[in-house]
Amino acid sequence: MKRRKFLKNSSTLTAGLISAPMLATCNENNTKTNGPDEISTGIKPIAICTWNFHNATAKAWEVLDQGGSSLDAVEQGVMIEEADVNNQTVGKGGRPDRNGDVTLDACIMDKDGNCGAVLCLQNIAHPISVARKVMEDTPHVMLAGKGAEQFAYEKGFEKEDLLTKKSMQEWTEWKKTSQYKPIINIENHDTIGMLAIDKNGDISGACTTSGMAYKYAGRVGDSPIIGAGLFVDNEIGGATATGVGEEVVRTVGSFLIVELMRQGKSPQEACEEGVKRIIAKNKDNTDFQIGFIAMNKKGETGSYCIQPGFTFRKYSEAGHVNNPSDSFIKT
Ligand code: SD4
Repeated sequence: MKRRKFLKNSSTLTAGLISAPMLATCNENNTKTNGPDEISTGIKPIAICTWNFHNATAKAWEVLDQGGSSLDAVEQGVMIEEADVNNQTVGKGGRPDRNGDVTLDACIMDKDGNCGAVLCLQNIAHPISVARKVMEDTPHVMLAGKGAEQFAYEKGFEKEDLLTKKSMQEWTEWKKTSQYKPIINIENHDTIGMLAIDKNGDISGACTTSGMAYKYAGRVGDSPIIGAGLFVDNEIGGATATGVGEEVVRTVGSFLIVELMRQGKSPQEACEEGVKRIIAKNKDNTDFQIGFIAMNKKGETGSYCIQPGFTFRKYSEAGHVNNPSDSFIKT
């Protein structure tokens, strides 16, 4: 990071927190160092994610603990799930669309409001990293389909077959009875959305998924849509979603939750209100699942979900949020 940029970013912190050691830790090559002289913001770094992806938050925590940025933490954290072929809803091994093609959606957002996304990306195992490249190396926010894939190759990503034998066999079975109709929220869950705050108090977020299983070809859910599946405003906090993307898009769910926090709600209250807004639009349909997690600038977190039949629970109680408060918060 250029020194000027570092100083500019520092100015967003409370004045009293910009200490001499903070600047001293940035040497001429702008390499940050760890150690007791490091910046003291009073912020405890933390990473949280949807569902029970402990390996993902463990990885994110490793990055944060070494003094890394929240952006690196969320990218590297969700990559763990993208690489896990046993997770059939994210990355390689994800369930295909109804034509048998694995198409991936992902987005990422940093502390400065920069963001990048890929939609319906095929043959690339780490869509989150392509999304980051879109954010950092292009003037655009979203790249879709063939264009996104071409961009990924230009950036050095390898072509990979993402359809595993297991996912192919299941899809073949599904085709026998499905009449090619995707069934919302039955085959699919476990998108990973992750939020992290680093030692500088900066928040970033990432969200990545193979989307709804056996979806119509070309279908895109909320996960790569900034404001729907993920939103971060580093002045306030961040939120991310999992569940039936169509419902989250309709209410611009993650943006809504951040705005509710801006109005003074805690992350927990904001998540609950976000879920209630969706319910209010679904008087006759209770057969789906939606969950939000959120984090504010103090590092406070919240989570809430509805299950089919509209049973409500704090998301973490449902086992659907990996808030590693015991093992991964720096004390
Ligand atoms: C989507 N929101 O594509 C994703 C799916 C998901 O848990 O989150 N499943 O709609």
